Amino acid sequence: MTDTSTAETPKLETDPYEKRWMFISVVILIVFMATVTVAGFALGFQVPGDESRVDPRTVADSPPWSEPGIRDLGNGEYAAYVISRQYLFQPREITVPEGSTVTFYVTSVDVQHGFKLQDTNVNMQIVPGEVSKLTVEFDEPGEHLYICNEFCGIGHAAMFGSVIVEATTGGN
Ligand SMILES: [Cu+2]
Repeated sequence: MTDTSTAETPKLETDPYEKRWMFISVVILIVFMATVTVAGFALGFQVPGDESRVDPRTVADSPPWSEPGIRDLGNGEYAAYVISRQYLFQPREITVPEGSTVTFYVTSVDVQHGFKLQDTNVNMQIVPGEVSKLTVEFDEPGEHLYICNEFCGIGHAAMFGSVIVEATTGGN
């Protein structure tokens, strides 16, 4: 029989240097989790959702895409249906009053495009067959360009449009 009274239990030795790095790794994870939580809940960051599927061959002829543009949903809410194709956005211009909340539904009829709306957090990838959706509030009057930021061919640089936010007179 083994004499257990003198047998030494092996002790797990961790090098202090390694311990320090284990601690730092945990701190980094906590910082990342906090950043994502604050961005998502306090700063209103949204991930472009795969809203629905469409057939890129027929989407331009079927409602609501057959008439791309803005829809007034009442109470300052709007829906904007945008078609991306080589090399333009339809429509090229969208006008809303200040204080509007606009949900963009963007799809492509040919290749992959991008939809970046300046001075907002809207920046979506536009994939043929899918509808990308994001909502933005326009509190100040002004103009926001939307540009294709995904190289889509020779005319890529000409692919842009603008959202014009008009000042409201306040009923005077
Ligand atoms: Cu493009």
